[in-house]
Parts: sequence; C-alpha cells; structure tokens
Amino acid sequence: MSTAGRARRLLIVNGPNLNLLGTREPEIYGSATLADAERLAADAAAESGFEVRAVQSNHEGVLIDAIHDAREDCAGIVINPGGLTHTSVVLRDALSGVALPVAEVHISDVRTRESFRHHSYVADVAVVHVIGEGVHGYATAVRRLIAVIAGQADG
Ligand code: CA2
Repeated sequence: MSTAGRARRLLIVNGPNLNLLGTREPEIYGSATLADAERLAADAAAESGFEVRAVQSNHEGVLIDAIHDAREDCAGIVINPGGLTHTSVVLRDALSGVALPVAEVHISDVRTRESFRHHSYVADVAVVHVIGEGVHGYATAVRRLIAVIAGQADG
C-alpha cells in the first residue's frame, strides 16, 4: 500500500541536459551546478522537516520509472523536465498518473525565450509553477509545494 499520504519526502526530478548546469550557457542558466540546485531544494525541504530524493537523467524512461516509484514513499514531486517540457506527452501522463501534487520549475524564463519553449505539456498537471528564478526557484517550488501538501493534510 502507498505511504505517500504520510511521507515527509519529495522527489526532485531533473530532465535531460540539466547535468550540464554550471558548465555552459551561464548567461541563460547561471553558474550554479545541478548539485547546488539539489542542495537548495533539500535545505528548503528540511525547513519543514521534509527530505528529498533527487534524480536526474537524460533518458525519459528513467524519469518515468522514478515518478512511478514516488507513489510509494513521496508526498509530492518537484520537476524541471528540461526540453521534455515542450515535447513529452508520456512524461505528462506519468505525472498525471501518479496523482501526487507536482511543482514545475524552470531556471530560465521560458516565456521570453524561443516560441517553441512557450508550451509546456506539464503545466496543467502541476499545481505550482516557478519560472525564471534561477536555481533558487527550486527552493521556492519546494516551499510552495509543501504548503500545498500541508493544506491537503489539513483539509
Ligand atoms: O529553464 C529551464 O530550466 C529549462 O527547463 C532548461 C532546459 C530547456 O530546454 C527548457 O526550455 C528550459 C534545458 C536544460 C539544459 O540545461 C543546460 C544547462 C547548461 C548548459 C547546457 C544546457
């Protein structure tokens, strides 16, 4: 049986190419690394007594398996799907299928970049959206998602 309703754990998902954070394109993504982003998320979660499990993969199926596994022991999912944001129905279906609250994060402001970045397949399955705050957006997303989870528990 799922324990997600009681779990004080979030899954932090980073999609393709986000392992390159801090190595290239600092004018778009800043100079912080993926490890920095994951630490910001973990520290924000710890403020509320939550822990995180972080996964990054360049393979869609690995991300989907991690999302499915979250049903067992996570209360919510923070995801930056990378380029899959704009292409992936299957990633969207995985998020929708596990029925956990989802926060969508983008480091850059995708709304002001190329038009192909304006559409997100994830946006309407997410309850929290944090766009263009740099890696600090992971902490914002964690705090806002925990507030949603706390509200569900109260309700
Ligand atoms: O702004 C974001 O967080 C994005 O999700 C990042 C994706 C991009 O495709 C989305 O449109 C917006 C790209 C991730 C690749 O990250 C890199 C970081 C450093 C160097 C190269 C790629």
